[in-house]
Amino acid sequence: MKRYIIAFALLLVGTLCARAQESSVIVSKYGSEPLKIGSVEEWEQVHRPVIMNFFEQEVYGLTPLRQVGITYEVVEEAQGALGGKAIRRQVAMHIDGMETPVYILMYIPANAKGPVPAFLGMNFKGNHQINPDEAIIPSPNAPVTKGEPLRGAASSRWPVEYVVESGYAVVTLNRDNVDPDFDDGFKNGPHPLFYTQGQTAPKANEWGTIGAWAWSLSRVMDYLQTDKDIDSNKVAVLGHSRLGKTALWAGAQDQRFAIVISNDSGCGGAALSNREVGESVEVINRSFPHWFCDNYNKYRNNESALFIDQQGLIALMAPRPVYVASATLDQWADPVGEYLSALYASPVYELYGLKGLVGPQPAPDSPVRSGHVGYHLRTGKHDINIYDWQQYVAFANMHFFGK
Ligand code: GTR
Repeated sequence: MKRYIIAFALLLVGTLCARAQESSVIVSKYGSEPLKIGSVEEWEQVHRPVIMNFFEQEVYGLTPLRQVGITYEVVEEAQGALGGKAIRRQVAMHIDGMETPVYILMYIPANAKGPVPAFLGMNFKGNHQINPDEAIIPSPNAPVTKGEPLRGAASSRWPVEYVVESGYAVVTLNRDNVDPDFDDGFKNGPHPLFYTQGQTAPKANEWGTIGAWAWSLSRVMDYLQTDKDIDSNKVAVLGHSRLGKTALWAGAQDQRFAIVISNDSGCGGAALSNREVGESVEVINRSFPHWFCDNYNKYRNNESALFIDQQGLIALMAPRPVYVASATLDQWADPVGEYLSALYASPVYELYGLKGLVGPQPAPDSPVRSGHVGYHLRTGKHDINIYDWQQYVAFANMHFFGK
């Protein structure tokens, strides 16, 4: 077995320090450059753990290792949903210590011959907004207008019929049902469940709200592994914007997600930060102080100090297929920076003999999805719509079924 010597600028813990004493691999600041790594072994033994540690300590914060008790209860189920196209299943996730259950909504293709692959993603405004289906249990904490839940208001973002007809289950849960999306000093959501005695807020290197959301996606995966209708080896995790950041962080931490998809995730997601185009680390931390860990504030107006930029996050998916999508009018998310991250992560895929991205950013509406790193630039605004989903279904069809 090869021995490694690591020399690097970052604080590292435990086993990494042990390896550091006996190494031949030099790890120094990666910055915002393409990831040129010597071998799969070096990637897996040295670079990946170092990069993971950076994102845990400095960007999203550590997810608690300790488990809390969770039970899953199927609270509603119907054949013949969506005009006969789907089975609808709603599962209450009861998390010990949280007053309100988290509701998981599933649409599973009807008449499937066996377990089906799935797309799992969080929604912004409630499960009941993804489709007009009256039977959807309104997500607790989701916004209410004039006393009525906005049923189906986000259906253009969730083309459920199309996805189900394509042979995939749709699985979703609401972000505010897990951890409300505002800064309340981490009193609500799952954070307090993990505080040590006397602790009242996460430490500087502990998780924020994106971390909590990502954790909940893994807890849904725990359930999917027990659902006989789902092929849990074929679950693609996806998300739009802040929930795209979340999908990436979930995919980085939890290798059970077979494909990871970022739709317009921008700053703190797919986009390189050190380009300082669109949203900056300064602005995102000022506007959303609860999303990341406190240590991330070190990089406000100081992006060049980042030990590694967001290309490192994309590379953490390797060798699993990853897809990054941008939109032409979404300059706030820096489409070029999103593309470059995926491009700069591609050499890690090439170590595995897999095809990454090459060359300049593709023209609008010219998806590149023949390899393990997919990308498209959709014409239009910051959004997720049927065009984006069509690319994701095609990408998943190729990787899951070779078609
Ligand atoms: C914006 C934020 C972005 C992005 C977006 C969204 O306000 O600046 O980072 O996450 O929200 O989630 O739609």
